[in-house]
Amino acid sequence: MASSTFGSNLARREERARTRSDGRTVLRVAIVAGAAAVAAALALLPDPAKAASSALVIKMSDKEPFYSPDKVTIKAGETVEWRNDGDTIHSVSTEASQAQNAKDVSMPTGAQAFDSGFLPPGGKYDYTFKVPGIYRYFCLPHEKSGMVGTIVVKK
Ligand SMILES: [Cu+2]
Repeated sequence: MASSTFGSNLARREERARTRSDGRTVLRVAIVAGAAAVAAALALLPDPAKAASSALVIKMSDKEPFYSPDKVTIKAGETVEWRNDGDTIHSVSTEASQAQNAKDVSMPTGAQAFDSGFLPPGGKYDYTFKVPGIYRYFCLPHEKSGMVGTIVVKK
């Protein structure tokens, strides 16, 4: 008696599980179809992420102006992308310990130093500025030649 009750309970549970997993499969198919439709729709539109980053690109080159533009004003939370358009290595750094001239570096209180490392030709580096204030940064190999830039971050 007890075992047959157990058996039928188990059968019911299995049936429920099967129904549920079938339901999930249908739902999953619907999500995949929906995602494909969204992807197809997005392919027709300009990529908003690309549009946003292209407005804040700083190009790096082997001769002046090294950083172009070398002074940019943005809002807190915005991202700047540096692109190495030159034929040699460049970098972006606010690491005071790496600078030859202390005047080439500044950051607002509370901001953390950042450093792209060496970027080869075609290389890119992104940084999102969260703390408002004035940032002065430099290129490690070319600081002495005047490869320095400024980012003003407003609230
Ligand atoms: Cu450089």
